[in-house]
Amino acid sequence: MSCEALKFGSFTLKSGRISPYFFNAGLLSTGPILSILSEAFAATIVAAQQPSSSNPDHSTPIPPFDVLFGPAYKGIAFAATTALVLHTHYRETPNIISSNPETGIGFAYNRKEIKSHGEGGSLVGSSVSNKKVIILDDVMTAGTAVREAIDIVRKEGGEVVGVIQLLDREEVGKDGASSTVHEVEGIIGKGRVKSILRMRDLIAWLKSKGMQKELEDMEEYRSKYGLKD
Ligand code: OMP
Repeated sequence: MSCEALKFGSFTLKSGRISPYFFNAGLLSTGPILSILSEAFAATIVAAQQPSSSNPDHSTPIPPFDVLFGPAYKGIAFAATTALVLHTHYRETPNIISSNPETGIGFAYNRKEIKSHGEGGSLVGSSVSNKKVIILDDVMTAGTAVREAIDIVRKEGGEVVGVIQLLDREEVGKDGASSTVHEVEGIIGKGRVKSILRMRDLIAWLKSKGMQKELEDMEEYRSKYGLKD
């Protein structure tokens, strides 16, 4: 809230849902905040790679991978800074993190518009072709944005082995029957979608601050679109 990335009011979301809060990751734009974010992304990836004995639901851990993909625009900084942190802090555990300890983790992102001159193509950075890829993104609501990112990577010949969201709003997916996480895991595999923050963390924080009005609005919204499974 100190940088106004989290706002309360009335917001129409991409999915058409009217939400009492909005999280704008574009405002997480200073060195100190990027440092915290990239540490959090890196730690979440490493935790998700641990063997399934620590996973009560027996989901498969995220395997060693090659490239971090950050969907344009907000994901770009996440992928770049997290690749850096994985190198500076975690390169001593290369068999867990990286498929290729020689090169380490690459990062890539898409252009919003295809470029026909120069190097051409729609992706910038490390090639994802025949590579294992983790997508790092800002917010997940009904899952449209993350599905698009998965499609982009797959079209370029990459295999998406994980998705890490900064904020999972913990909502139902487009069909309204199950959670967005459940739906996306149906595409890339059980246990392969992780988040740094979830809506429940925001609610716990509002409680700790005694922000009663915001809390009531959030609970009302959650009863409408909150996950049911
Ligand atoms: P879905 O595509 O429905 O999952 O919505 C996620 C996308 O909506 C994000 O990638 C953002 O572009 C945007 N969004 C936010 O940035 N913050 C929010 O709190 C909510 C949304 C949203 O529109 O749902």
